[in-house]
Amino acid sequence: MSARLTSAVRRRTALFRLALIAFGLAALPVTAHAADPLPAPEGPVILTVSGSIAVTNSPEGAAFDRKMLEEIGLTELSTSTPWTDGVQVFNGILGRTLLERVGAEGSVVMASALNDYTVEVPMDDFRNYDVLLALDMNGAEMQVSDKGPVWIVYPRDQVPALQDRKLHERWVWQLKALQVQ
Ligand SMILES: Nc1nc2c(c(=O)[nH]1)N[C@H]1C(S)=C(S)[C@@H](COP(=O)(O)O)O[C@H]1N2
Ligand SMILES: [Mo]
Repeated sequence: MSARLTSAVRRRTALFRLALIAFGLAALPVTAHAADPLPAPEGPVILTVSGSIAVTNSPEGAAFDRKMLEEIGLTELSTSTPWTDGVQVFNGILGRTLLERVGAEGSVVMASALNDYTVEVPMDDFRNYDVLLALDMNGAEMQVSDKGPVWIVYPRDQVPALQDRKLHERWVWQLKALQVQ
């Protein structure tokens, strides 16, 4: 083999290796923490995630007490809602963050409430928008008598496309479970 040909082959091999590495990196999960084990809840379980998830801590799936949700990280969202007067200040966990924490893989999340209301929420809602699983409203824990313990709140004031009656059914209050499909 001529020297020129050999170096061309070497270059190609090097490129191929680089491509393999790049492919390998791209195949890694985006969520570095998804594999971290989840401790068992100590307080009352307020939210359970089940279905197509990688991380569980109970036979039912991933069960969270309030403290566990707080520790994953609270986010503030101020928005009006169709069910309240004026702008409310919500605090809670981003749906996206919770789903990443349990290694959720799917296209649909079935959201169920304490009153057994269930609705499909597209996974893309959580990917594309800062949809909050709200725990507090105006600095106070939401009670079951007032849309607690968890309310799915869309950033409606921030994103005009979300000011749509057709989305109202996804604003599940008294949320108790998310099932990833
Ligand atoms: N927990 C719970 N959340 C719910 C519902 C429900 O029955 N239970 N209904 C949904 C639907 S279908 C809509 S349209 C709105 C209902 O809002 P309304 O009570 O103002 O009609 O809330 C949504 N969130
Ligand atoms: Mo509805």
